[in-house]
Amino acid sequence: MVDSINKPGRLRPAPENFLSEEQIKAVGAGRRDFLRKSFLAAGAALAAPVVARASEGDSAILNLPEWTTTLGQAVAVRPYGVPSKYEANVIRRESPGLTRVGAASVSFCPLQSLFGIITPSGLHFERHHQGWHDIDPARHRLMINGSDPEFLKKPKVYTMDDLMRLPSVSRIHFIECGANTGLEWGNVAVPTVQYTHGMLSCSEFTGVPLKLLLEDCGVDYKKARFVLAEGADGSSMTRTIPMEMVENGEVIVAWGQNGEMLRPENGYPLRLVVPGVQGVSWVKWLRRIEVGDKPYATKDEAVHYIDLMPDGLHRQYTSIQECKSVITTPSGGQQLLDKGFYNVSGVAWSGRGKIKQVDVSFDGGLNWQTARIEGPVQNKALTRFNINWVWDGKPAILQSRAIDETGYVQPTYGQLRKVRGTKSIYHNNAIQSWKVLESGEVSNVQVL
Ligand SMILES: Nc1nc2c(c(=O)[nH]1)N[C@H]1C(S)=C(S)[C@@H](COP(=O)(O)O)O[C@H]1N2
Ligand SMILES: [Mo]
Repeated sequence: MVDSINKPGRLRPAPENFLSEEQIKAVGAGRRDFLRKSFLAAGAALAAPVVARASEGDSAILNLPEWTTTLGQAVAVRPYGVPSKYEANVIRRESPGLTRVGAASVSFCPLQSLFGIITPSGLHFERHHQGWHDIDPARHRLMINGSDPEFLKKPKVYTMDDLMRLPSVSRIHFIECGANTGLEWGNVAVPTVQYTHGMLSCSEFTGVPLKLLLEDCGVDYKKARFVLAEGADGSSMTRTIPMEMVENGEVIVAWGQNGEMLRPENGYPLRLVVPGVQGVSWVKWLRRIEVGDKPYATKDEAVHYIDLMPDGLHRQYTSIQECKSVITTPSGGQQLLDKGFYNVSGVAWSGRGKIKQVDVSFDGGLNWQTARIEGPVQNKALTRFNINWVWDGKPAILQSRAIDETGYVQPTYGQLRKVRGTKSIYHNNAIQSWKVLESGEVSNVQVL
């Protein structure tokens, strides 16, 4: 029997520990039965090896199912495709540890259920400071101006049609909220990788380099050294971006996400893509770019997204997401059904460039082995790693440690806290540990 809620036969999410009552209901009444059945199948698998089961006669192979004996659905019954009903458990979720303030909230990406490096657009995490809108592209404008006329000679207003005629690029990049893994600073163990690391997604973005637009408007790079990006929502969420990031061509004014227009939740029809930089700078519903000669020190730079250091001072403008990784399978809330072979899999990323190496430990960091990196490795994008593991049925602690092309090594909690103290909310890139019990249960633990 295939447990399609997660991975075939090997892992299943623990049934109730990360679903709210509401979500369980939404998944449908059949789900509990299904899980019960898969428990029975799991029990059978434990009692007898697979070969023995087959010789007893598996009805799933002996009898023709209805999908072989009846007519299928016609094309375009669903003009826009959606996942199988058996994948109804693979959804974005709001964390039980966070409260929603009006429309300002977060939904987390189900990393435990994803493969490869691309996040399906419908599962991309969401972070809104003031809710989202489905903006009419015909009425959307992008204005580019200078805080002083000398910084930019020809201020302009672009329509979406104007922008989409320009030479575009398509690039794969990760986006991570600066607050991702934030709860772990206080050693609050949220149960699953969805909640520890799920403010992370990776897409192919299409758009025009901001550099091209600024040059179209006659920017003076000698004078204009900073860019302020503003969204069209009511959050007055604005961020300063240093001009070097724009000049190297990496910052994109994007309309495309994974081959189609951006989703409304992710900034339709226009968002800024600032590779390697924390999510807050990726301004959604982008409507204005101003160039200036100094950082703007807006509320989201002076009050939020700053790090309280052990000496009592705040660290500001720590925008680049340092090298980090996490094992997504197996991870908290899942369960190993049997000892034996597992493909341990996860993702690594660095705001400073490409991932060079990922090491995995099965004994809480005493011994490390180098994982297989699934290439081609992209600049400032998620990178998938895999490693073979034969579980002997004894307790284990699984960790991954990424190294980027600058030679930076992802730190342990001990190393990170030595520099950063314990009062931070943002920018936690420490090594994540998953503990496996003899029962096969996997949970979130911290190892210093
Ligand atoms: N205009 C606008 N842009 C925004 C935000 C917002 O609330 N309004 N949230 C920011 C934050 S804090 C993050 S982490 C990312 C999240 O992008 P996503 O919702 O596409 O995942 O968008 C950023 N851009
Ligand atoms: Mo964020």
